[in-house]
Amino acid sequence: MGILKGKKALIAGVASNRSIAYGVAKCMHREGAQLAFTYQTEKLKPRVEKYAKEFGSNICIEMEVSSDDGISKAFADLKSTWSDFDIMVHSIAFAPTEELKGSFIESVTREGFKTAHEISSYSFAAMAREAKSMLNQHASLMTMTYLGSMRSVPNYNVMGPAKASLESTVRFMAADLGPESIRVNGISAGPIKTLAAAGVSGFRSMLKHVESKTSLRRNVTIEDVGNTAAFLGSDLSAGMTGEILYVDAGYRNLGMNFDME
Ligand code: 0WD
Repeated sequence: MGILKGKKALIAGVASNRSIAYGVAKCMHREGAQLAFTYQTEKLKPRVEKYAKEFGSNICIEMEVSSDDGISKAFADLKSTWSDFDIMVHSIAFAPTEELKGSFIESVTREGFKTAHEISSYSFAAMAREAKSMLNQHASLMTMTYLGSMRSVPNYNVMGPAKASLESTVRFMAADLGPESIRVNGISAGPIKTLAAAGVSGFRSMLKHVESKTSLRRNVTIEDVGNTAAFLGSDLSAGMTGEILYVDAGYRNLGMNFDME
């Protein structure tokens, strides 16, 4: 173990100890990375500081990604502690709850569509722009996505197009930053019970469905995702960029997931 020894990782999107970003932090810490965290609002600060301490870090920075100022201020703050770093984890998404149920065309609004794309997709590129001057050679950037980008999933609605945009953003960023030996990838995780997931109507049924049908017959955990994130952050994945890696217990590959008579 210790594939991230000597690397510094910035992790954005820890909201609770069920957050995917918390699982990422846990695995990256185990692998020897030094960590820094961002939190969305002052209200989350004490909680994120507590988690940071668990992982031997005292770097916690406020970052609200709905404005460019919020993002640039966060990186200016980070610069006062770290002059450089190696890994950036974007584990942030948002869409209005009212738009995560029922008919897509009936629930989607101009404002909700814009917000979902801004917070869940644009923010990754905006963060990378601010991070760029601080990134070491062979740095690795990553984000979290979901199958709803490729397939229509009940109630996922406006988050589907937002994740499709995010996955495309990964490919454009990878092409941009590749010549500087900076890699950009995404992890497409199966459903996991987190605060964000609770906003998707019928989420519990989704978990049950996946558990009974997917190849491995289980849901994935934040540690499953965290271990893949550690691999992506490490030099073990040095030849990979612009990819979306599925950590979904095999669900994406199923064509017929009903029981045959
Ligand atoms: O089933 C799931 N949980 C899956 C999640 C399956 C596949 C992918 N994902 C993705 C999500 O779409 C998201 O991109 O993983 C990422 C992390 O989501 P999570 O771990 O499921 O959710 P959560 O623990 O809620 O963390 C997401 C956090 C926010 O939490 P809340 O619940 O407070 O919205 O994203 C952050 C916030 O901390 N966030 C923001 N940070 C800065 N500025 C903003 C913002 N405007 N909005 C949300």
